[in-house]
Amino acid sequence: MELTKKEFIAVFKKRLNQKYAIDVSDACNSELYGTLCSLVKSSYSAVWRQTWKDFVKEHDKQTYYFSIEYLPGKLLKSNLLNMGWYDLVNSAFEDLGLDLNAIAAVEPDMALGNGGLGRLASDFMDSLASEGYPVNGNGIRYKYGLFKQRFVNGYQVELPDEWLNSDGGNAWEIRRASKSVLVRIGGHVRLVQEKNYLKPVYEDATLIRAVPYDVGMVGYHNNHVNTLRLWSAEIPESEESKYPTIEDRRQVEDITAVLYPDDSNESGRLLRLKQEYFFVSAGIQSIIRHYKKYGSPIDQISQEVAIHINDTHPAMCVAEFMRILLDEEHLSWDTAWNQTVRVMSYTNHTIMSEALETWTVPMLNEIQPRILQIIAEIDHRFVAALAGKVDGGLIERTRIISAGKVHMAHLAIIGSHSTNGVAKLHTDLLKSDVLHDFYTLYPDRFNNKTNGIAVRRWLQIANPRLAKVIDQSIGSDWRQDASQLLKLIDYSTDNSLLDQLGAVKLANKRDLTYLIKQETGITVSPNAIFDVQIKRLHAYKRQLLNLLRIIKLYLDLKQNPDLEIIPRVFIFGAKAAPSYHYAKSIIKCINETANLINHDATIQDKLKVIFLENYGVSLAEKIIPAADVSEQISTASKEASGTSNMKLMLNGALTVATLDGANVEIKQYVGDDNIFIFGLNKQEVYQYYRDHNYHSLDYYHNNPIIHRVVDTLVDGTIPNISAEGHEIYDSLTYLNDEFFVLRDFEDYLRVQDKVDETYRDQHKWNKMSLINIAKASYFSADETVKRYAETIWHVKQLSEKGDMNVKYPL
Ligand code: GPQ
Repeated sequence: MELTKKEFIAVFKKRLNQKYAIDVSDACNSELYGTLCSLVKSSYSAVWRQTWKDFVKEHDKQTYYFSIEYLPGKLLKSNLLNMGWYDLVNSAFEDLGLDLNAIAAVEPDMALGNGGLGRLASDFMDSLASEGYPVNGNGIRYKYGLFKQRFVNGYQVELPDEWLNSDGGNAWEIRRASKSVLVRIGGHVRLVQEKNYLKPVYEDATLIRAVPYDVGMVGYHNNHVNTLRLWSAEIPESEESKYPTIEDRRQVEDITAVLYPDDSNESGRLLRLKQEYFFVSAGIQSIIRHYKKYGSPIDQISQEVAIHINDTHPAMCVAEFMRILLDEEHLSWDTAWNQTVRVMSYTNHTIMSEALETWTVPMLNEIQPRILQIIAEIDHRFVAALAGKVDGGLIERTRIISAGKVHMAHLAIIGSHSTNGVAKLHTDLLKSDVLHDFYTLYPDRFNNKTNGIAVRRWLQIANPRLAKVIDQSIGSDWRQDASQLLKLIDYSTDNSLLDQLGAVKLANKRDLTYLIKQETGITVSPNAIFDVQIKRLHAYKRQLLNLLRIIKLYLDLKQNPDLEIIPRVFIFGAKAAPSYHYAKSIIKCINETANLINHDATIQDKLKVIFLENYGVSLAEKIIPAADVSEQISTASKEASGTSNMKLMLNGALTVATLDGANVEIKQYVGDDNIFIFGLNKQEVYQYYRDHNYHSLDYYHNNPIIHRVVDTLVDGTIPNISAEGHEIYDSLTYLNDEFFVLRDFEDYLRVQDKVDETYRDQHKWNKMSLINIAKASYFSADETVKRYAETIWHVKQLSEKGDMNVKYPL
């Protein structure tokens, strides 16, 4: 039975009454939000239960995706869309005089991640459910998500993100106390010989209660709901007396209190290691408990269970899985190891050496001595198996424990059957360079899975205007199957469609100008080029290159106020890790430059610089549909993939890019004429490394433009940056410009001139934009997860996409 609008309104009013004892006319947005969520949740819960029962009944193989970060953002609209309720509710609310957008805004962003890695995990969760794959997420329910960013005098200030205490709370989670498990941390262990196994005897260990909170991951129009299970640390009832003071209790609760705000950086703290072991152990215990209840014999577990290690943070999965198979199931080492390697797979997300996690032996011993023993044994056997067969240097470089350090990536690779990179270039680099030694040992384990994005969220939800125009030309099949967007190519000479694309962009830019005005007080013109760089603040991502070009434009305009340029609004969104001093200095310099330019009357509307505070998923949904230009300007080889590049092209922005990460594949799909490529390529960067012949000072001294622009960092042109300006000046000059900013500067100017020239021809621009939208479909996460499911996990699709519309009981 399809739900009618009238029925929905009746049920909604009734639920509002039951829940809050109030009528629509008196209810506030958070009451309306709470009511709608409660309806949505209770309506998919029967499907959720059924999905779970089907898994069990069929003995279907399931995958558990372990990630220390998830970044879902808001879920209300996405759930409405996937259930097929979106239009109905929107129109019902209009009838009631309510604004769905305002009500949806009550929901706090679920920001349990830092950036690309966490957002990828959430896009995957959406796609996996939508493709009907039995894949569940496993992570941490941080009490405080990623910090809220404020700017005070241009400096980044971090405030705690108390998302659970907000008006919206977490409407989606279900606490499942009955599914709690105990995680053992610290203490000592000795092994006692029993008849057929070695029994570990623990002393002085701390027992922590891991309580799961489950969030439904609703599939798109397919009656399939997966689970995202997030663990929270509590004191077990039996241990209450050991924690008499609030201070004592906090030690336990702190384990899941905060998300480490580092992105692509090893944090190196004991608490982080505890978090890692906590969610790994809780997850693995609950998987094995479930398997034993419903599955086949334990020594065949790899036929029904796959576990994915998202970056190295959950690499202890290998050792924890071994621990249970050995210590609790009493399997032999060889049988246990064989199963473990078949179950595990691993994704690497970076080549930056500072992000490759290592822990010292004493640290691991302090967190979990039995896990250290098992890792040491894996290491020992790895070395023994290779001794005499391969070069000793190779063994030393690839073993897990060396020089007192435990290399988590080595554990993940040795303990799994698959290691993948996240874009072609990245995987090639892993094979040829970063993980080359492992590639020689295990060539068959390496494979590429280029990242993808959820087209539902990033187009259907974020950009309804564009979605509608697409529907009107090629029909709406693309909403089920993103590859249908390729049909747009047939319309590349359809002037009316191209004009409509232009009109949609303008309307979206207008919306963003309101937001900018509201947030910053600054008026920008929607007729300017909206030039967007949104991503974490990192030296290798080179927001600095963008800034130097802005300064160059400013100087040009000061020198020649009548200079004809196409007005541009530069839009930044970026958080810096609180401990990343250099990144914070760049934020300060961008903010001060913005202040200078935005308030200089002689510049008028030709140039505006907007740094929006607190970049996150919800803000991205507002910026991306309004972008004309997408800045993807990392030093070649450093950005593993990037995903904002994909989201921006899907929304019709044209890309200015280096040949880095997935930009290389974007260029292949759209063709050289539909992207603006500049700068060093990977080979050239590596050539400089080999020959040690990059001298940034030469560029500074020999190029007067560079000289003039770089000097503004220290000569007072930009006010209030004396410390930060010097820091950045030094990094570019005496410290030899690690990321080749000066080397790429001229070429960046050249390609940006080409952008201006192209923009003058709106017809041509819109045509390029159309091609980018169409080709972005190659990056649909629906396709990416299919490749993971088919070639790494070997799990079956349980329900076909689009086979039926949901008939949710209310
Ligand atoms: N990435 Cl190692 C993160 O967001 N955080 C991390 O800790 C690491 C990687 C990113 C990476 O920088 C991007 O290039 C990728 O597109 C993204 O992961 C998803 O793979």
